[in-house]
Amino acid sequence: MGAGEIKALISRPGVSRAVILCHHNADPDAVCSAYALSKLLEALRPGLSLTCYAAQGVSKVSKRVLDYLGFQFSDDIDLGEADVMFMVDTNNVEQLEELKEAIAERAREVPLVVIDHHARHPDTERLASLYIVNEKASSTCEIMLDLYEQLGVEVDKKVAEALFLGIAYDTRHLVFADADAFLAVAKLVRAGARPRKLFPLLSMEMDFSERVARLKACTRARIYRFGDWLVAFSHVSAFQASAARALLGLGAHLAVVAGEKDGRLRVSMRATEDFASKTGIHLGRDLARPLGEMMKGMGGGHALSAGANGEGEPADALKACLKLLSKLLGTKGKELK
Ligand SMILES: [Mn+2]
Repeated sequence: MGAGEIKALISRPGVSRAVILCHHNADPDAVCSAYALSKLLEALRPGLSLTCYAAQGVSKVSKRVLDYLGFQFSDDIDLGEADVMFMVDTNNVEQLEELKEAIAERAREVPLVVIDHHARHPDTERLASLYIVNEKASSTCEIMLDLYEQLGVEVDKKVAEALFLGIAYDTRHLVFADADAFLAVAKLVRAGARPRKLFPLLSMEMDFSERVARLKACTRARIYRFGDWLVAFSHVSAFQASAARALLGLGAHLAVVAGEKDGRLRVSMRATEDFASKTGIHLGRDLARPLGEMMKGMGGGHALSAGANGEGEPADALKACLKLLSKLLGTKGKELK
């Protein structure tokens, strides 16, 4: 599944600089995939110069993980210098924010390799010379482990720890891990990853501003009933994803939270397992993607967790989402007041 092609790509004469890019506010799966990939590339092509970069920096918990690994992401990047580009755990270039135009342009000159576990995105497919996607994988880190195995590169303790952290994070401490994820975790533990030491790195106290955003989103929520489903819509200018999770915690089956900051409109959505399995609605495919198009941006994600970025007013995005949802559920939602 592409491992040989990666090796061939970086072994070409004249290839001396590679960049590894992660989505904005990169989470531990993204940064740990980038870390493991950089070690893999180093093993395959010693002397290759490598730069890891996350659009608008990495998340707070990722910072702690990187400190633990003793690994640094770069503060700036020049794609013009890259001979080959990698994009990990990132569904589409819109998630690369400030780099989205530069990468589309550079991808015409040099190969772009995308390694991801989100739903396939047609625009990304067009741009990538190599598109390694496994939508069934728990995390991009699980795919990384596969690549190590296919290429016969040894997973050292540090890499095992990184991959463990990525899988643990994306499966919410293994609660959502399937058999493949547990098999991967077993191998990583055998390679030296110690769960007792690693799990605490992923639990973080909430920021004051995140608490405020969640509470505000709750007071502003408008609740709709679609038959037996309760859907909460809200808006807040930061921490939309966290706010959507908070609304699920309060009892919503689906939560959609929009927010605008510096001219960028963001929508995050979360659903319960029950909602997804009984309605058959896949948030990334059925809601976030069409919504992203309406917002003149992009959207995508998983069945239970998705997001869209673009332009416009939060209220309009929520209205559009309500309309899409009514269509998908075949019934008009009734607002509860
Ligand atoms: Mn991920």
